[in-house]
Amino acid sequence: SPDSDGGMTPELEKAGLLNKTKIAEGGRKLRKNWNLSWVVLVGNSLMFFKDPKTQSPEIWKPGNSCPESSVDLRGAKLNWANDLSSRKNVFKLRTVTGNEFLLQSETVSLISEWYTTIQKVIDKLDKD
Ligand code: I3S
Repeated sequence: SPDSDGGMTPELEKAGLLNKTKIAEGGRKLRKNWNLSWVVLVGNSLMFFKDPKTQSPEIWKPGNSCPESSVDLRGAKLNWANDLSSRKNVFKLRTVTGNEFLLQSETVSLISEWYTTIQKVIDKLDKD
């Protein structure tokens, strides 16, 4: 739907802190390295930022921060993945380019909301 700048700004769907690790790059397996990440779902993209607590606040002014990485959700696959970690409440996001991420929260309701919201975006993109 059109917004104040004529519809060019993608909609902010969700933002919050999740534990994240990348487990594959272009189909090649990577060594896990779990980190707390500020995750932002905007339009077709899931963006990962450094945990705001580990960096200076001015970097966090809106429009003045660059994501560490960004994932295009078009064609992506989402699956619960408790078999891929000793952690609970884990899901795996796989991009069309073969990048794979695990996302996790100690709070089941929180991770479930993320799962549902991301899946909705993927489903919407499938219909385009
Ligand atoms: O699936 P894995 O390989 O058992 O994952 C664990 C390891 O990657 C471990 O790192 P090192 O093997 O470099 O020590 C991590 O510290 C763990 O967090 C990984 O397992 P979890 O179950 O936390 O995803």
